[in-house]
Amino acid sequence: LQIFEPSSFLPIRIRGRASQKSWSLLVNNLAKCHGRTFVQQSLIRIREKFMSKIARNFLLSSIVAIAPVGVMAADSSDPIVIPIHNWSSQIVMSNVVGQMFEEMGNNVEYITTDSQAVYESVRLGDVALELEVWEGAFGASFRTALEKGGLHDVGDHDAVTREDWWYPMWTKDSCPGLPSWEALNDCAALFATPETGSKGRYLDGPVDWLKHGQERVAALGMNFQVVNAGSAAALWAEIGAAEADRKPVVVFNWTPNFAEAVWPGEFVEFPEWVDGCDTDPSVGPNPDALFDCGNPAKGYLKKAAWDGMKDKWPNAYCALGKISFTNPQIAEMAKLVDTDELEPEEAAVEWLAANRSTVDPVINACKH
Ligand code: TMO
Repeated sequence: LQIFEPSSFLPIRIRGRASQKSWSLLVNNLAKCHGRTFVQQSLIRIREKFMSKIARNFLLSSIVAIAPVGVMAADSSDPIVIPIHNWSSQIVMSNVVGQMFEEMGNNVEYITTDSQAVYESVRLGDVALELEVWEGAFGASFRTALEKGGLHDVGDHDAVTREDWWYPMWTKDSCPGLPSWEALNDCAALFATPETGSKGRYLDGPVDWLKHGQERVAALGMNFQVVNAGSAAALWAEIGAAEADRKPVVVFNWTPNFAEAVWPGEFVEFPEWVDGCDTDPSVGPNPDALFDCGNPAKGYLKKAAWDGMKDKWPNAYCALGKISFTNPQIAEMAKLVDTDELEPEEAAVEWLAANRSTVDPVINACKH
């Protein structure tokens, strides 16, 4: 009976102690009742039937197993539309990821959009994704779109972010109580300009970043006037112009950014961010006002995707899920444009060349 030892023909999948045990029980019982020759002949028949069944099942199961892989392997040849905004790291990162998608065989298109309205565009599938969801600037728009449905959170970058009122370090020489917001407010006259009269001038970001500077000034009773910069470049020009005379200035800034490597500085410390500070007046030190807190000091940087991306471009979606950039990597993306003055597309080529060990594992894990 040795030749019918089941382990000699059973496929690996159904080998094992249990099947061997029941097989020898069967063989012993048959041999007891019918004698060896009969048992041998029966076993040969059983084996033949069994084998053809296994063969059939194996064929069927491999067809079933292969089919979905074949379907999943191909991304649509439609372009993956990536939205571009008005600060450098986001533009370069969009090009970096777009070039990664192209390396994976995809078509990519870039479109310049408003950085708040983009969440509605992602939700509706007009654009496929958003690579930089900053908690401070876009948390509220992102949450609103999430509640409506159609887009989802694809995870956080490694980076920890902060966006808030900021000053170059020389400002502290004339206002030593900094970084406290109350000390800043006591020094308001230092920041006065002909344009702002007796009030201090605070240069906020472009309006679409919705920093609510004016609301914060009102909620905390500050002696400042908020002016919106027309572009990120206007913020850097303000700091640059103040540098020669070490003139005190306070402007909107963020991290990660190229600026931290160029101008040492600090964020103003406002009342600490509490969830709901932007939606519930009772949250924060002023019980009657929204926006009476600073932005989150350890904010997230998320990726978001249109719900349909997963099925339309499964490989690109896989890569999007795995992408996670660090503070230095993102600061470098901005620097290549803002300091080195490369075009965003060129900056992305350079960045990718210097960061293959970060991107290759993502591409290799997701490319089929
Ligand atoms: C949205 N931003 C990073 C410019 O603060």
